[in-house]
Amino acid sequence: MNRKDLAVYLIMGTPNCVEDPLVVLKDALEAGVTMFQLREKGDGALKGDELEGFARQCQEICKSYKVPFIINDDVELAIKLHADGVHVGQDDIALTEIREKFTGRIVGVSVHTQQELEGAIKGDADYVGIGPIYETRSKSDAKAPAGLTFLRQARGLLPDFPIVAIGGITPENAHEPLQAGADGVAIISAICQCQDRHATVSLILSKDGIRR
Ligand code: 3NM
Repeated sequence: MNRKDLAVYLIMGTPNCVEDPLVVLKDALEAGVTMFQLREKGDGALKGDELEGFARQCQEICKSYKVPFIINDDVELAIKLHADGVHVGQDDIALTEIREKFTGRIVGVSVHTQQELEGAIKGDADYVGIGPIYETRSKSDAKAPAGLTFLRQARGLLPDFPIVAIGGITPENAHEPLQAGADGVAIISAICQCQDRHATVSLILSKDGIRR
């Protein structure tokens, strides 16, 4: 993968949207989102065939914008759909096992400590997500906001490794994780629930430090 793909990384599931999620996705891609992760979690989340059908629709849309389509946690679905990649947390199945199944495709891992970061590197992850930088309402089991300290530390240790910042990021604060060394920002609510997606995504893309 290219570090530039992480610039504005939209994460979305149907429970995150007040409008038609496929419209949200299309709008965001049209506005310049560089990577997409389907994260179907929370109240009313789709399951089984419905989830697969929705995932396929998202995948088609991402393909038409040549933007990587990543699936959160559901390794089997990602394999079935030949998704561009998978994103996993620390509780999901072993990274080495996933890596073997995703040869030549993207494997992203959420990390919160140096030990987890080292595990992700050893396990040959393609990028890491570091968060929550700020308070988030989009993840029920999110850890306490970590601020920028660990992100800075990770960038200091790994000058060239793809890192995306996550958690409570908005156009107003996106410059902070970018200055702290993130290649890009991963966002749910500030894109899914804003009034003007074009303005929101453009504003983030205009920040210093974003990878182009
Ligand atoms: N992972 P919003 S925070 C999916 O810290 C996710 O690993 C996090 O949503 C982590 O942009 C988070 O609405 C939610 O704050 C991000």
